[in-house]
Amino acid sequence: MGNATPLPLYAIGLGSNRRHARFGDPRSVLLAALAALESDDIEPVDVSPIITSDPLGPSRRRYANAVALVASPLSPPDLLDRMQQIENSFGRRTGQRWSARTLDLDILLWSGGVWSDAMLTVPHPALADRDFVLGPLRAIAPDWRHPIRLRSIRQLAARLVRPKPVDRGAARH
Ligand code: A4P
Ligand code: MG
Repeated sequence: MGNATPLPLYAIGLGSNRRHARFGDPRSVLLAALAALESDDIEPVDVSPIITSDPLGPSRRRYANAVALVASPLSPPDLLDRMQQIENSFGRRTGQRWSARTLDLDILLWSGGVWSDAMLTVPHPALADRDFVLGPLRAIAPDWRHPIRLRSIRQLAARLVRPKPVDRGAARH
């Protein structure tokens, strides 16, 4: 039977910069995480290539990053809850912010637009500043329009690689 109302769509960012005892290197961790996400109410739609990226922040280990598109009837907080269960099952150590982690899952975008409460902000606030997010996201959802920036992912990604006017100004001094 056809369902007239399409399910909400989410873009989920995946990152890892530690080996997992069973799954192996960060790239294999992401593949295992994608398999763990798939469930009765989380349907994979597309997945980007897995890239390797230099760490942003204090950790010195390189990251594997990817973005998955999933369709799910879950609300953003319920999806976050499920993602955190998966992170925990991968042995995520919480505590130090931006410390090396086996698995980090972020909600990047939601077809419902904007969500903001004490636990969750969607779109992810740093999305538009991170090439390790925009690159994989552009590969699978170039036309998705950021509901606050009012620009497509393609436009945001192009903006990031172009030097900003303020950089050129600063270089003259
Ligand atoms: N939270 C709020 N909004 C969201 C959202 N949209 N998605 C809250 C997921 N979580 C969200 O996150 C802390 C809290 O953020 C969560 O409990 C949730 O309620 P966390 O994952 O426990 O902490 P964190 O990841 O250490 O901090 P943060 O600020 O989320 O870091 P990011 O932004 O996740 O960045 N460099 C490279 N190359 N690649 C990376 O993937 N990742 C990070 C972590 C740093 N450097 C990196 C990478
Ligand atoms: Mg996070």
